[in-house]
Amino acid sequence: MYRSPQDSQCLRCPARATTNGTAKGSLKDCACELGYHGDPGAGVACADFNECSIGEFGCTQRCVNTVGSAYCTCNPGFRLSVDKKTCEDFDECSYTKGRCQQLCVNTPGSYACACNGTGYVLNRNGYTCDDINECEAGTIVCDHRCVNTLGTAICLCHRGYKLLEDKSLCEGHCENLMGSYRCHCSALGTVLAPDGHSCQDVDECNRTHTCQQVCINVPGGYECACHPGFFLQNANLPRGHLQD
Ligand SMILES: [Ca+2]
Ligand SMILES: [Ca+2]
Ligand SMILES: [Ca+2]
Repeated sequence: MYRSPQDSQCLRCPARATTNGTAKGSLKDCACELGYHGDPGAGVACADFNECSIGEFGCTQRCVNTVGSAYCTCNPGFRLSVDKKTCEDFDECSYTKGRCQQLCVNTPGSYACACNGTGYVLNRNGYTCDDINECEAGTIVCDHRCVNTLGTAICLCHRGYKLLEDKSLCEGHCENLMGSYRCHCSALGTVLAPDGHSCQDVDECNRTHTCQQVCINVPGGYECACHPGFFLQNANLPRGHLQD
């Protein structure tokens, strides 16, 4: 309110204007309220001030003007900090893994799903993981049979064949030739059996061996031993002496 110049009557300031304190004397003492600008004393009405137009509101991302004020908002993937001005990344992964089926990787303003290991590929939907068929892709090559499993694939051998330590070759490993095939025995001390595709132990004692006295055939090799009254000095060169 302000006092009329002609008398002691109090008059109301124009819309969105007010006086600072009491006992003021003229219309010039009416100033615009916070959030409005104008000059009531010069006949310019108080109108909304667009705080966003000069960046006065201090928003780091988005500013929304309102009548009498303004407020800050954030881009998708961010949320307003407690200071109501700055925006901080929203960690989608901390909330139900961002709907990712396997792995969730938080990024500024967004997030991405990923898959475990090398046995899965991210589906086009961006959320779920599809198993890779390594048998069809040829990333796992098996001697006999390849069986796809979730996250990987395994090799199996035909009946009677044994999977070797490399998890892909089968003992009795065979290769295709023009109109025929040839088999190999990969394990040390084994040799192709007369059937042409299975492997059998080599009896070194019936062939070449370096034992001086007694040769004992074992799977994959042989061992030397001595006649009674002798002891073994060296595995490859047994030498003994007669006991008294
Ligand atoms: Ca405003
Ligand atoms: Ca994020
Ligand atoms: Ca697989």
